[in-house]
Amino acid sequence: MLKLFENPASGNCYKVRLLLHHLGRPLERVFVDVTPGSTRPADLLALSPTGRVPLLLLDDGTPLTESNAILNYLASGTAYLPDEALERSRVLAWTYFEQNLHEPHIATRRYWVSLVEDSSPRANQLDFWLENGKRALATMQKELETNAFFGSDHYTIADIALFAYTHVADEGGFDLGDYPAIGEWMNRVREQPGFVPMG
Ligand SMILES: N[C@@H](CCC(=O)N[C@@H](CS)C(=O)NCC(=O)O)C(=O)O
Repeated sequence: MLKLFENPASGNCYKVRLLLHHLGRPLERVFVDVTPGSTRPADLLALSPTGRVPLLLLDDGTPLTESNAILNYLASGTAYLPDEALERSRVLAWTYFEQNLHEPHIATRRYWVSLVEDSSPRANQLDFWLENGKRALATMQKELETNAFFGSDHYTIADIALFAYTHVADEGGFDLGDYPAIGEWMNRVREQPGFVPMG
């Protein structure tokens, strides 16, 4: 069985669980504490170059890291990743956007404000993450004003990657009410067969 080293509050880990749920594939979950000062399990450190989660072990024990690379692997040959090269490239572009311009600001601000609840030493960083996170949400809003999904005419791993931290952005101090097209898209994501909430 697939084995996922993960934390239930992590959007990066949720992406993998959500896709596996869509695909109807069972998995064993291994809890990893990611709060500052916590230690990582030895087997995680031995298998992952960064020691970060998610880490997915395939049935034969092969380790996979990086949430969006894991999505790419698991979705290959399914409706969640287009076969056609141009469409696939457009879908992957949004997953790169997520890791470059979205997650570093929206997820990081949520982590410090809501999960660690210790933002005092990072006041200037909080402003930086807020400004750049809003820019990422505005980019998504613009795209969704003319498209139902990201990079494709149907739901793919681009939507899974972007949903993970967007739907909890309010926990990082972002007002999702400012982005109505994102709200409608999040409803479409929640309506997908096999959808499972974070946690
Ligand atoms: N780019 C990586 C980011 C992974 C990541 O930041 N994981 C966090 C949890 S969301 C983590 O393991 N933090 C603990 C640490 O850095 O030691 C991915 O998408 O998988």
